[in-house]
Amino acid sequence: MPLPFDPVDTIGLPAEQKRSLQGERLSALVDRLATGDNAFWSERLADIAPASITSVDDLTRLPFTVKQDLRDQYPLGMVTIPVEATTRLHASSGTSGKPTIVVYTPADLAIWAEVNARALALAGTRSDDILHNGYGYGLFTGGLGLHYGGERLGCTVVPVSGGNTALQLQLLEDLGSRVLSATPSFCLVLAERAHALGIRDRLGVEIGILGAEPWSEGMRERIHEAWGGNFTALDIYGLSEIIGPGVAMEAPDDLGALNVFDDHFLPEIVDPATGQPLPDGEFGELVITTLTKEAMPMLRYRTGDITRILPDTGDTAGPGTRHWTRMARLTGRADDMLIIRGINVYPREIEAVLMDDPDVGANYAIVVDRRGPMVELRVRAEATTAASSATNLVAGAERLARMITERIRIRADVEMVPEGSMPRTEVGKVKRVFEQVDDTDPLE
Ligand code: DLL
Repeated sequence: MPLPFDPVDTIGLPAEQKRSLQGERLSALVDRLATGDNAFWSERLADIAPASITSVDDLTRLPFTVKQDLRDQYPLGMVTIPVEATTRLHASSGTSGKPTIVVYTPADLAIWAEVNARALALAGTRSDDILHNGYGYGLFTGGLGLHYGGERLGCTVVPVSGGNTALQLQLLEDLGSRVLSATPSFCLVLAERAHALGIRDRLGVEIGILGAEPWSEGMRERIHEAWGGNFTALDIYGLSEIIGPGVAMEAPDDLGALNVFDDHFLPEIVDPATGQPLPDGEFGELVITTLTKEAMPMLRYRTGDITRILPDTGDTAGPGTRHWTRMARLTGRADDMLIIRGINVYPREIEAVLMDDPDVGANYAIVVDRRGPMVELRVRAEATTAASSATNLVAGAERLARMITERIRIRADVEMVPEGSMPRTEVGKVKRVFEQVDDTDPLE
């Protein structure tokens, strides 16, 4: 049977063609923003002659946009077309204060569906698949982003959202869904519960489209072990300010690289402290310019996410080879960095030490204890079932504390707890780092 839709382009354009398309799109966007009637953009671009922006080489002459701009322009100050012409609104709840609001036109929604269809297709999803979509529906972009992507590809989308694990497992079993989209933490919860109920081997899930939270290679191994057999866990990246999920996607034949859909989202890496552009290969803050968004485009948006551009980006080879800019999976956010007695530590470095230990399961929490004059670090890690005996827990905690000191050069109070004793996150993003400022223990 023919595909119900045009096949989705998972390959992209060769470098030269892509560059000229990006240049045209950038120049048209800057012209529209500089000469339009949106007060924020008129002011921000007051010193830029739109005609002087003709190619991607001119990008670095443009000003950055930051999260604070969205807060200052709350709720709709950054919408560049009449609000009557928009058809959707999403919001992400920040750590403090008001949510960040993003708005879409029908054309924006079509692009969003397209990039998510691409992401799904890159992962190996086919039009005859049933897509079990366990991302939250609502203001969060995860649910509806993957939903429309799945429909665009021709899948049968199950809009199950987060939570209600028992129902989710029943649907997975009865429908035989091959593709599951969810946060990595919820994907693990589903596998764990399926295992406990003795039905894991009756589930046919083979592909996980996992994102919205940072997750390490060690976590990938835990997810593969938890699902067993044929399961491949793949990383999807995105953020509301740019569009939602579907900014970049990992492919099963190139694990570790996120393919950035750079005909729509132009990536750069800058030094997080100075904002200076960094050469390909160096770690820094990811900055994205939306090339095609209508309602709420972003010029050089500082994502706060840390990554680097990988080599072999562009067209190194012949037909069938993908041309997307490749970037490393995210190592954390610039603002996630903890400073423990003068040493800079990313939570993911601690996760990497924990995941290298075969006795540790997939659950852990980090407490930054700010009660005393010196900041102290506490780590609680859940053991695997096999390693949950009392003696193992004591020995494991000592071993992990030693490994953290050796590899990250910080001292941490480590506690290892039996399998099943830490809470699971079934809805929304998992929280692993907690602050302690008074005698209320954030883990109790
Ligand atoms: O989390 C969009 C999304 C939904 C992406 C579903 C993938 C799947 P926000 O709620 O605005 O949007 O949060 C965006 O989450 O800046 C990163 O810090 C983090 N993030 C998203 N995907 C990944 C990932 C959605 N694959 C923020 N790896 C981003 C690491 C991720 N961090």
